[in-house]
Amino acid sequence: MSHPSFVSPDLIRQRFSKAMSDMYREEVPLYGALMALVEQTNRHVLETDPQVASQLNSTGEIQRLDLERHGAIRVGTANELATLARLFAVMGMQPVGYYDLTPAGVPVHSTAFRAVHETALQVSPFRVFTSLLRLELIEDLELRAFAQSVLDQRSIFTPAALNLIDRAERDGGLTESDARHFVEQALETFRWHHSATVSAEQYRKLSAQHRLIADVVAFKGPHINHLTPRTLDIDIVQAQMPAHGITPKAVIEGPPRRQCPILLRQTSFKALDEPIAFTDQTSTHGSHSARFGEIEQRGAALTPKGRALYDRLLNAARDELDDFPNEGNAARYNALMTQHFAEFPDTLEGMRQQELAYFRYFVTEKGRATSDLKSLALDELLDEGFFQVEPLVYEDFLPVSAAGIFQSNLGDAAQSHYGEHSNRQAFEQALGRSTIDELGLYAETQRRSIEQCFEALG
Ligand code: OOG
Ligand code: NI
Repeated sequence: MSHPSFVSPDLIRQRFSKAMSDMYREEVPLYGALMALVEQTNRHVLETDPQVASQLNSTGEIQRLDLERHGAIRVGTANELATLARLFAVMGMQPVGYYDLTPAGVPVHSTAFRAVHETALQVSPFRVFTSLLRLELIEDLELRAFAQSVLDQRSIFTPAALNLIDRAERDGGLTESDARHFVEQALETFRWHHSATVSAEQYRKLSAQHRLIADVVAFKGPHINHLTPRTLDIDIVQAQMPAHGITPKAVIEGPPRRQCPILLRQTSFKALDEPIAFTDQTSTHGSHSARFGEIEQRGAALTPKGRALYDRLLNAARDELDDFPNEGNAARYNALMTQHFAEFPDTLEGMRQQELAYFRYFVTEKGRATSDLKSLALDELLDEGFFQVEPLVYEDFLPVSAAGIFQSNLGDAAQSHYGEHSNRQAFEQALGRSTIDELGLYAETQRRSIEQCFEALG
């Protein structure tokens, strides 16, 4: 039973997300510029598109819009991942989904830590895409052993953070002063370090194997590598980035532009080169690039049937392009995506009738004013305007998109091919628990909203 004087995990997460954003804005000025552009765009959309505004109002999302952001980190060992899971649990975040990035040549597998219940998401939808390096994919055995030994020597959590995690687990929560201390201490794990833990030559070797390996192994901790605000119109932001001194990647990842947005669309700008001191240097003579900027636009969560259709159309467009999307073929890629996705119904009613997306149900004014509705079926209640639906927001990530984001930052030199199979079991063993199936969460939220509507009818 949670103690009355404990701070709710949702509030701790909300505060942590704010603290992370403040730290990142201070460290990476371009993030501040991007935030300003996104705020301006969101305001413009809300003023000019009454339908979007009314949708966000009825779902309550309008209140979380400015709080909305996701970050990403990469860790090196099972122990680091398992402890992170415990740290995030203090903030009410659970590992949702399993993403294997190895088919795209990135030697990691990942999950997203986030809140799982709609009321908790409403307080703070903060998510962290968390990747575990797959050291077993380093072919050079000597280098692999070196990487392992460097990782084994570091501790990415402060002693105070570890104590507070223990305390939260033991007592079932944190008091106000402990919660404040926890946010401060947990933040340290995600901080950037200006000095590496390896020599310039060791860094070069790790980097030659894969730039991502150097990024994980050569530093004291898993610095947050981006923080992504949610925009209501990603095409506007993409088009305006150059005028604000930001160069976006060639194409927007995810589905094409639609009347009814689905899943997740993302774009990013390249990682910045930042000065670093290696262990054999007294000042910052080296450099490393890891931290970048990204924006996202979220749409409807899809059912398994909708997701299968999305995957089929995406693959068809990519197969026809026959190359990774890049500057040279971006226009053709966009045209192919639009062409293939014409097959995906683009009205809420179409998506609902074909069971392609998940929805939240509401009782309308008319429904509240009418008695004896209990005998009507769900479809009749909707058809007669007693109920109304809004799509559930997709709260997760997409593996093909994530690979595109990784790659645009690592540069083409980072393309590799790994024959290794996806290994969810090994990931969950490292994590110390299983990952949650995201589709089950959306189905539950939809079911609860229908139940609440029928309860409201009395
Ligand atoms: C994570 C890249 C994936 C997303 O939004 O899909 C990602 C990383 O670079 O560590 O952030
Ligand atoms: Ni991201």
